[in-house]
Amino acid sequence: MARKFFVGGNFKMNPATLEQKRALLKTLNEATLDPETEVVIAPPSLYLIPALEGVRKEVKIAAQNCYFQTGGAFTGEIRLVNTPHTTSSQPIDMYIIYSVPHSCAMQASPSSSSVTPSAGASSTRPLSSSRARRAPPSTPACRRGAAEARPSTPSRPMNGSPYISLLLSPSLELTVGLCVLFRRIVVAYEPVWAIGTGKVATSAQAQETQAGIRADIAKAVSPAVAEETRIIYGGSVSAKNCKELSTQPDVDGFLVGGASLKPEFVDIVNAKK
Ligand code: G2H
Repeated sequence: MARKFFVGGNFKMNPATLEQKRALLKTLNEATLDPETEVVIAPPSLYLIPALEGVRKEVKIAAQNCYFQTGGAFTGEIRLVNTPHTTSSQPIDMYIIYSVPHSCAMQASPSSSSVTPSAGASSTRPLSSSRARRAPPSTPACRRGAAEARPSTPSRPMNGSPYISLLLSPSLELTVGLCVLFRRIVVAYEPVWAIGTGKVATSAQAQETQAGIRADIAKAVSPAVAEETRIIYGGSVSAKNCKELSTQPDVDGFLVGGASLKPEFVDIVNAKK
């Protein structure tokens, strides 16, 4: 089965105003989008419901975070099942970005970088590995690249970094027992040196690393699941570089930060066209 190209817009803590958010949705609503691409946007939590209601039906919504409990005394947490927007028994049909951990979280709290099974919930906002393990079913995953994968020159290969395998292993082991859920995961590879820096991986670097991740999934889960799993690239993706990256066989789409706030996001969605 061919993997459907996936483009996610990670708005992070943007846009600053509701007006800007409306303008972003208007751009998306009026654009011609490649129907062969699955498009997902992840606005800040305050805008989730307005975005869900205001965006065309072909565009799906993702949350940037979630909590594994369905309710209770969890100050500041967000639950995404049985919200007022859903009927009592239906979970909201929404993607969730979770990281093990996300680079923003890494910068806020370097101590949260552990993804070993013993890593507990961090006192900061990032999803900890313990949360990620209990994330609800409709949950694509976000995978960050290793700091040590930062190339001294653009041509230094990123694949083969033991960190990538190490990072992948704990959650994949878990996922073996959750094979059905794994089929609903989108893995995003984001080299930290490319995040928000304007430095993008070359298509060869992205391909090499993402093929490596697929090989890891094949070993840890199964070749069939690996073949189906979408592995997307994130880190300074723009209208300029998306076409070349999208030619690679193991680049199944993009997680887009800064450029998802601009009209060029449409060009990225249409990268394969
Ligand atoms: C990396 C990426 C989106 P940007 O976080 O997830 O952001 O495209 O701004 O590098």
